[in-house]
Amino acid sequence: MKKTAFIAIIGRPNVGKSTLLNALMDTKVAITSPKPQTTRNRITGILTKGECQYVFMDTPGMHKPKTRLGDYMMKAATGVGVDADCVLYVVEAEKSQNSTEKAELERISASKVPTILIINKIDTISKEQILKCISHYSENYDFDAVVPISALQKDGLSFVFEEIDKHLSEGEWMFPEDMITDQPERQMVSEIIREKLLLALDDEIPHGTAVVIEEFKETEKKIKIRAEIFCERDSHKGIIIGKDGAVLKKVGTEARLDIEKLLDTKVYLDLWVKVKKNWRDSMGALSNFGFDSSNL
Ligand SMILES: Nc1nc2c(ncn2[C@@H]2O[C@H](COP(=O)(O)OP(=O)(O)OP(=O)(O)O)[C@@H](O)[C@H]2O)c(=O)[nH]1
Ligand SMILES: [Mg+2]
Repeated sequence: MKKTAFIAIIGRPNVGKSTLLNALMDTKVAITSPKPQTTRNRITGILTKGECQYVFMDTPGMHKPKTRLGDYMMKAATGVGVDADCVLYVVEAEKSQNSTEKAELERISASKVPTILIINKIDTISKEQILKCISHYSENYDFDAVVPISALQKDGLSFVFEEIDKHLSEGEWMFPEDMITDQPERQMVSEIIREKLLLALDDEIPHGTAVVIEEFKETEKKIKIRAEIFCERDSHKGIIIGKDGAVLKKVGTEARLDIEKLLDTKVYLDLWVKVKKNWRDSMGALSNFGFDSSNL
């Protein structure tokens, strides 16, 4: 008998939602970075194990938007939970609650969707801190379960599955057995490049970058990919390129290696940096850069 569940992963920026998705999937479908607001779109991860198909939905972190891109990200994040069979609400014990999180938890509580509180990054905190965090959240909200984990160290994941399994229901699978994500290859490639930019650059600069795949040409021996990196200022362009092109070269090499693994073939990656002032507040640019029009 086939079973399935649709599981939304929700929480504030940087708490480890995408790391958790990758850990549950045991393969990388979403990029991660130490910088908040890494995920910009909903990302589906599909895991078919035996008779069960789990459909995970990773979302952008809940925050107060300051740009149109931020509005878009919040639209992509909210509303996912209410359609789900269960919600994994991810928190970091060390972070205190803010008004955005309170509002989100109220919304989830009102929706009556079964919610599992995931306390992540327990590799960085003491047992006392974990207990304090559990009692703080449980006092204020009615969770179906609380599971402390380390997504990075893949610790506690079997307990997460145990809880999710309570919400599986009999029914046809929504996706083919061998499908792991709904993201097109081009999108995964542009995300890998953005991840390397997030890792290579400091502060605000990578938040103002968008990566657009201009060419994706398959030949017998390799795939040629030309990607354009858009940033918001001329000065940022110089920093992204780096002295003698060093930063762009590093980003390109790291991205190419990951893309070759993803596509399982040799890749020629050609990166160009362009300036598009204030693109994060331009509807036209967001649309041209491939952001889903239904959330704009
Ligand atoms: N020590 C530790 N670090 C973790 C753990 N899980 C995630 N991280 C780190 O936390 C940072 C943020 O992880 P992400 O998975 O990108 O966080 P996110 O919640 O998806 O962030 P947004 O997409 O920005 O909302 C990364 O540097 C991860 O390596 C964990 O269990 N322990
Ligand atoms: Mg993320």
